[in-house]
Amino acid sequence: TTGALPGYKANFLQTYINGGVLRFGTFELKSKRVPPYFFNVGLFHFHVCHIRLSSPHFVTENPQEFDVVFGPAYKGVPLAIAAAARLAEPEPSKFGCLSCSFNRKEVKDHGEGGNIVGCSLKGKRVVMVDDVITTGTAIREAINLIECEGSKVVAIIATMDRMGRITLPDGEGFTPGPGAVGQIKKQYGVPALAILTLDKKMDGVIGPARWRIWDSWLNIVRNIELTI
Ligand code: OMP
Repeated sequence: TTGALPGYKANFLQTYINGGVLRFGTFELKSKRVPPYFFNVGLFHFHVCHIRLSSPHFVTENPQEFDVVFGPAYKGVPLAIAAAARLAEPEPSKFGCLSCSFNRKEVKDHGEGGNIVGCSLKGKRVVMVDDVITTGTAIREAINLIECEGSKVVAIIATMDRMGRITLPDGEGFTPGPGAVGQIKKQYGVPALAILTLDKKMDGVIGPARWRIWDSWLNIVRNIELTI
């Protein structure tokens, strides 16, 4: 069963599970947190996964005028390309001229040079697609990068919102601050959305027993994060 999730999100989550994208164990995150699970979207290497991942529902349900789909290196790259292709195919009149682009992590010092591959971003309205948002650092870096190219981010879409909380000093210690995705929305004034959100709705797919273990781990890890 896929619980109360709408159809395409349930399919998407099933793809996550079938692809072995969700792993339990010990993993160090970009933010140095060490939670007991990790989503490796790089494991979506089958064509069928990209087709599901790039489900156009999400974009068309959240309409924005945009020119380019941008995927930050590395895991956003196949997502951006697949999303642009999936949008253009059924609706060539609307999305046929949609471009995509991505960045290199290291600037190329020969040939065309620079660190943007694909459509030039100058003056473009950009939808950013990425794999996972935890604290929002990676997505902020990508937004800064494309803003420096002279483009405007009009929406941010991640496959998974890990619901990472920003911890704030409160004089005596730390208290949980707002969620990263909410902060990003506020900071940039654009919709920031995730196809899947790490909350109870995933119960029923993951299984109540495993979910309980996971949920209690999450609480422990969040408490530890607040005390370091
Ligand atoms: P933040 O910069 O903290 O939002 O972390 C997001 C980045 O961490 C993503 O772009 C991923 O590359 C990576 N990540 C995962 O891929 N899967 C996870 O489950 C968690 C992370 C992470 O490091 O937080």
